[in-house]
This record gives sequence, C-alpha cells and structure tokens, in this order.
Amino acid sequence: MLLHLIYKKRVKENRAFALDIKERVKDKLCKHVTKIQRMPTELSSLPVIDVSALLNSNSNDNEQQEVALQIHQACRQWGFFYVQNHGVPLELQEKLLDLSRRFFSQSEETKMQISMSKGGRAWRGYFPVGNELTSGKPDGKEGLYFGTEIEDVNHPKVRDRIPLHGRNQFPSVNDDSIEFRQVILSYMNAIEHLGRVIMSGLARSLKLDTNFFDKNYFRDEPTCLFRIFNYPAAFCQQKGNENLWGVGEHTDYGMLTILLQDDIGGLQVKTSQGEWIQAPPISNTFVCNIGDMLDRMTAGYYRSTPHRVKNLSTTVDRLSFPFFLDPHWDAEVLPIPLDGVTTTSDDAEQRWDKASVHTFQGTYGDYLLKKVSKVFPDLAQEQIVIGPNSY
Ligand SMILES: O=C(O)CCC(=O)C(=O)O
Repeated sequence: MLLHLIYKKRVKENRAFALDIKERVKDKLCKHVTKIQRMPTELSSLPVIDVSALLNSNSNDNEQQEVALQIHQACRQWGFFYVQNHGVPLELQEKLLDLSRRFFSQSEETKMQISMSKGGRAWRGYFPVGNELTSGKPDGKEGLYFGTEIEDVNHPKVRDRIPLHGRNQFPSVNDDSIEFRQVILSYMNAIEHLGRVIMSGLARSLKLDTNFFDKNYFRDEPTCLFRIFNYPAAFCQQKGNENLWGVGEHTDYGMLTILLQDDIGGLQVKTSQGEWIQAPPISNTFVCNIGDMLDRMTAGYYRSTPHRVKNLSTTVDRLSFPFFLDPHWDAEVLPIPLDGVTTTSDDAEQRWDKASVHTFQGTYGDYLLKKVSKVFPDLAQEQIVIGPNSY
C-alpha cells in the first residue's frame, strides 16, 4: 500500500514536471515566433548549399557544376549562403566553442593580460566591450583578434613592420594556453582550406578556372583574419544602449567570410529590397558571405551584402567565429573580365558607408589598413606614432 502511494505521488510529480516543461517550451516558442514575426521575410530564406562535391576528389564534373550553380544563385540573390557537409570536424568546432566560452567568463583583468595594445603592430589579442566601433558607434561585443601565425622574425612583412602581420597572442583558460592555441590554429587551417575550396566553386560559378583565385589573389599567403566574438546578453536592452548593436550594419572588407555561430542567433542580413532577415543558427553549418573585394572584382555582379548583429537573449551570451579569407596583402584587386556579364554602376550612394569599393587605388593591404584604422582609431593612432615605417 505504502509503495503504491509513493508510486502515485511520483506519477503526479512527473506529470506536473512534464506540464511545466511543456508550458516553458510553449512560452519560449511564442517568444520566438514574436521575434520572427517582427522580421518581414521568412526565417529560412537563405540557401543551404551542400559543398561535399567540391571537397571530394571522386565527384564528377556535373556534381561540381551543380554546386557552382547554387553558389551563383546565392551570390546573385543574397550575397549570403550556408554551407553543409563541409568537412570541418564537429569535435573541433565544439572544442573551440567550449574554450572560448570559458575564456570570456574570466575576469576583465585576466582577459586584458593579452589586450590588443600589447600585441604591437600585429593588432592581435583581446578587446573589451565597446572598444571596437562600427560607423563610429561602439559595438556591444568583446573579442579576440587573430591572423596567420608568423613566428619568423625575418619574414619580410614582419621585418618591414607591416601592420597586421606577426605572432598571435593566444588566450589561456586556467593558465593553459597550449590547448587553446592548438585548437585555434587547427580550426584556422581547416577553415582556410574550406574557404579555398568554396572559392574554387565560386570561380566556376563565374565561368573562371577553378584555381583562378588561388593563382591570382591568394597565392602562397592569403590574408587570413580570424576573430572570436562574445556578445553579452542584454547589452542592447541596457539603459543608454538602446540604439547600439552587437555589430552595426556593415559589409566585410575582403573576399569570403566563413562564420561559425553558436545556437543563440541574432545575425541579420539586408536583402536587395532593403528588408532585414535573420540568418539563424543551423546545426553543423557555416554562414558564408561575400565581401567588398569580390564586389570590386566583379564590378557589382556579386555584391557584398550588409549585415548586423543583435543578441536578443536577456540571459545568454552569444559566441561567433568569423574567418575572413582575403587577397594577398600586396595584391592589386582589379575588375575581372567576365564572360557575358553586364556589370552595374557604382552603388556608393546606396551603401551603408557611402564609400565606393570600385574607385580606390592601391593594394588590398592599403584598403584593409584604412578600414581597420577606423574600427580601432586609438590603436591606429598609437601605431602611427610608434612606427618608423607607418602608413
Ligand atoms: O557575429 C556575427 O555573427 C557576425 C560578425 C560580423 O558581421 C563581422 O565580424 O563582420
């Protein structure tokens, strides 16, 4: 009898627990729906492209051509797409997420031990919330900047004190930076490889040789920048921050961005009709978007697309990991003659920054330096004062 009563009590408790969970899920879904309804276009508008045929040496020409076609449609319509079956191990992504979460949960004092101001001309390391600007306004995010690891002090770019080249400042978690270093370098390697593969499909989508970008723009040393961002929960809801963003509207500077995001969401993409749509997290995919240099090369045929971020969660921070695969520092980016393509006129007036991507003269390095200097004005000022070869 006693056992029976205990059993009945347990059943009742379990039922109450299940109802509570159901209510919570319903509540969460309602909130989610309200959020989506505020966005004018559907949630799943951006295409998801299976890129396995580009990675697999056994795939045939038709299969590769089919991927190129999908890339073409995505670049013409959106400037954004997801990639799946990309070959980057899930375990590596999870390790990166876990270590990053642990890094950002440390005290400001600990994180500032590798502040960007200590990274010298390489401009690598940690920056706290509010230190990076977009269109002159502080972003609601903190982050870590990395680039290609150059240990050799005789590397020509390091010897000539060219900014954005050199060694990284690797973060540590519980005083151990070795594991994090290995994970970051492995991840960067894997994504650079994936990026070059996607660019081979993108070359094909423009009826160019598949190694066109490798040969002419990346060469032996593409400019690779990697960032880890943490968008604190509720930042944009705090008093005084109502008009701020995690990252304000912008386009990316280079060729191809490959983004890993956690499951919080908040990335928004501007359509050609000027509407904002969401790029929600999709498990084991990367979000890719084209940058200003591809816009410039294709004379606007593939446009760089504005995007922005707001972490709408009031309780959970958002992590994201953009990797920028850009032309060689010394490459001069010129329009590519494209077979059968009529290009559009300059769109500077409609652009978020009113700046033309088509008229500047110089190398990609010149372009990038000007842009990064605007994002970190204090650091740029410091470097100009310090460096004998400053720009
Ligand atoms: O955090 C994100 O989702 C996007 C970051 C971004 O837009 C950028 O770094 O250019």
